[in-house]
Amino acid sequence: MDIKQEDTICAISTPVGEGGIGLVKISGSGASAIARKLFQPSLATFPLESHRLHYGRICDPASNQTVDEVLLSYMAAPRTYTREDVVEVNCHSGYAVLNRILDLVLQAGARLAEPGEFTRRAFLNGRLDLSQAEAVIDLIRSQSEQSLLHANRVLQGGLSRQVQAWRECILSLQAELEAAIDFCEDLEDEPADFLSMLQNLQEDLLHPLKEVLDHYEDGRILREGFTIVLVGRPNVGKSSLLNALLKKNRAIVTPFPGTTRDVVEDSFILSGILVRVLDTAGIRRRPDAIESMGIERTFQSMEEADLVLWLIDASQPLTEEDDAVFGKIASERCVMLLNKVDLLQKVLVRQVQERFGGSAPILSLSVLNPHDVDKLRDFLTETCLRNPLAMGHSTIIPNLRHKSCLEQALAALCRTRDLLQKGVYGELASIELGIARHQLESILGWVQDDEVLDRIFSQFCIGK
Ligand SMILES: Nc1nc2c(ncn2[C@@H]2O[C@H](COP(=O)(O)OP(=O)(O)O)[C@@H](O)[C@H]2O)c(=O)[nH]1
Ligand SMILES: [Mg+2]
Repeated sequence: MDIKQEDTICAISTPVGEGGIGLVKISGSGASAIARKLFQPSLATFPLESHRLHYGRICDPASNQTVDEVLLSYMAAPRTYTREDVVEVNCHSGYAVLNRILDLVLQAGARLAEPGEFTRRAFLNGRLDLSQAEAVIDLIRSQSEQSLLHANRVLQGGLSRQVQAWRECILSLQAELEAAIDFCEDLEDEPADFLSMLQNLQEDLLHPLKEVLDHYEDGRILREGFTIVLVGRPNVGKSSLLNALLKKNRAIVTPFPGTTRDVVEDSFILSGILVRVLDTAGIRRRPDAIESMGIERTFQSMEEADLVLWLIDASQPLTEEDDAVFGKIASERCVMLLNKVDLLQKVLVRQVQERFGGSAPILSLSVLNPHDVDKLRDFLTETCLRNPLAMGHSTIIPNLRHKSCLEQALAALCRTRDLLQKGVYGELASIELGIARHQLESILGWVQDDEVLDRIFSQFCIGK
């Protein structure tokens, strides 16, 4: 993207729609001159005092007509979000008001900000590093307490400090290695002893990086939530379970098989983590045309899910339809629920085990019994929602970009280890260390790549 850093930019920073307060934000060297053209303070005088709210009116300079009564703040660089001069107009949030003010600001010399351009400037002007800038998006998108907590940790520099510490380790290894190489040249033909370096490499870099990468999946769940899909033959109680988990009547429940034909989706919060639940059409042998489309969707949902909850009706003998469900299940992500145990049982856990075997856990319950549903919730919390924050993993990888940089750094460090173990390839090992360091620097945005920046900031909304 070809965007000029020296332009003064503006945008409506609040969501469109009617509301109490709307915000028009202006950043750049022209901000205070624009305020002077449009703002008539009631008490303050120009130049406006910095980092204060000033009460007054925004007027059209051409007609001197009042557009809105506002609170305007002027914040002089560098103590601002973008590290540039910033003016914020707090006006009423109405479509016409906000657009009229934005229009006047544009006429007064600003241009419309690109998505994420305010944060991009904060990054380019050194207020945030790249992982912190990305955490701003994560913070805005957070839907659960735990994802918010995680985004805030990254925003406050938790991850950056860790990455910088790893980088420091690499730097000191590089220095040690250079010294060792010089020393070896003096000794000639003597293989170098890289033992202590190898030990540091293992303890300070290889081990912690591997561990953090191993927990990537937990971090994804923390941010994006955990997806559960409910499957089973018709009438086993899937929709009843959806309603019980959500504690509301979301899906229609009837005693007639084939009631749910489409995927019904909703979410709830479990131990601070967002859980999406998909209730699906029952899998059966001779579905009508609409049902078979529904069943096709059931199969698709099973592929997306983090966990499949497979319901079996304990009050009815097992059927070929249960076999059909079994045929579609990848057992490592499945928990079997033997439902309706409040009725006379025709199927026992042992029989389910004999017929379907495998390693999937089997729980007996009645989804109509709130106590049983609570037990299921506890089970899910303990076994599936391994909350990495609660487990004390302080470094969680925020996104795929970080993950791929860390993987490449780790690969280069593994090659370094192999070279050092051979004892004769000091120079090559030093190059590999350089590659690893470069990857860590990319995480922080020290290596500037416009394409990467465009990709990151295009995910933002305009006005942030
Ligand atoms: N007795 C009893 N009935 C249940 C239980 N779970 C569901 N049902 C009933 O089974 C029927 C089918 O339930 P539903 O949730 O629509 O099943 P689905 O087709 O799998 O979505 C309804 O009449 C429910 O009230 C249970 O644990 N015990
Ligand atoms: Mg249903």
